[in-house]
Amino acid sequence: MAIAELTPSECEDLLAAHPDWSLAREGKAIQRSFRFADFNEAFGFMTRVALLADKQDHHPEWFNVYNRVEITLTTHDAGGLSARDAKMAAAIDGLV
Ligand code: HBI
Repeated sequence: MAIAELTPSECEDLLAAHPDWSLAREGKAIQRSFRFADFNEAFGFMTRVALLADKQDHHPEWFNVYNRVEITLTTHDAGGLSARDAKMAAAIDGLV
């Protein structure tokens, strides 16, 4: 299903509201890096994100090695950033 891509000014609002996230992929995505005490903590966090993602039907692209997790959010159905990414970034921020 097609969904509206954020305008440049809405992207600015998103970054202002979520300062730990930065633009990636020429403005088509946002990303944030996390570092935890160990793999157990990192994977526990990923499990919580996975449950949120499934509930919101909005899934992260991510990379994990040991205690590091890198999350990229974009909306494939929009071909870039959408309100779904803002909502997911807020939910993820709420977990840490
Ligand atoms: N996750 N990040 C992301 N972007 C999407 O467009 C998306 C998704 N999860 C499920 C989903 N879209 C569904 O609407 C279907 O396209 C499978």
